[in-house]
Amino acid sequence: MPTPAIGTRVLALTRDVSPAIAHCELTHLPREPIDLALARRQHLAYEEALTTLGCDVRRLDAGPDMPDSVFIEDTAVVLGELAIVTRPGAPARWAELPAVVDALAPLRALAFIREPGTLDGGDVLVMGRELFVGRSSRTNAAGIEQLRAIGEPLGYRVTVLQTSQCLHLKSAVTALDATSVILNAAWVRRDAFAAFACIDVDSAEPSAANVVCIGGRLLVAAAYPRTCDRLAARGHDIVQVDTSELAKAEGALTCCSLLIPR
Ligand code: CIR
Repeated sequence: MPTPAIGTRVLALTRDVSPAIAHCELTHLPREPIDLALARRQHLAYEEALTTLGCDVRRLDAGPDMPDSVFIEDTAVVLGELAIVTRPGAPARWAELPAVVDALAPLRALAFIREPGTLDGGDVLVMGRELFVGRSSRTNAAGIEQLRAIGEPLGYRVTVLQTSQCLHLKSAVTALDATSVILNAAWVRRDAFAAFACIDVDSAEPSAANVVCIGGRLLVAAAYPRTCDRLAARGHDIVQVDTSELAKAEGALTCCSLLIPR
């Protein structure tokens, strides 16, 4: 989703942690017990942090038929002109879509990724008029071509990046502001971001490249203190959140909201 500018009012759509989160999809992580009550407290703290950053938070509910509901980012790509409802690469996540369609319909015109395309929102990084899209285990060539067919007529340029060592493109790179990114260069090609200032994650924290940027401030996972220090030393204003239980479900910070500038 776009990097909301300072002063823009942002609606953050979030979604309940499913009672079935223990049955979440996992790709790169071994399954570990997840403390549902703690996951819900951490999710609430995440929402409170979004409020601190100036968002209006609206939470959708979720049922036991959608273990990964909390990772609402994967269900849509929100642009200024429209929202693209995705077709997630894991079929177990398709039950998440109808309520997201209902929530987005009053806010944006809708476009849809259709069969045989698959695309996860976590694979799409929007930087101004640039759409960086990860070709991943979740996002296929047909999904990327459909994204291109929707985005290019609106003036977006689509750059495709192969990802293999992490779940989504945004596990490897996210925006710090309109002109800079944080990335793990072992997981994504740095040269694709030559037009942007790049800050590397600390090498001891490979998963630290997923941050949420809102109104000139950053939400950063408390699990990555070295990267937090590095960002603070560069003058970034940071709010830390502990999402350790959600991380066991292979979710990071951007995954837990759809940011909709109004
Ligand atoms: C999944 O594998 O689909 C979930 N367990 C995690 C999704 C995380 N979403 C994201 O990085 N955008």
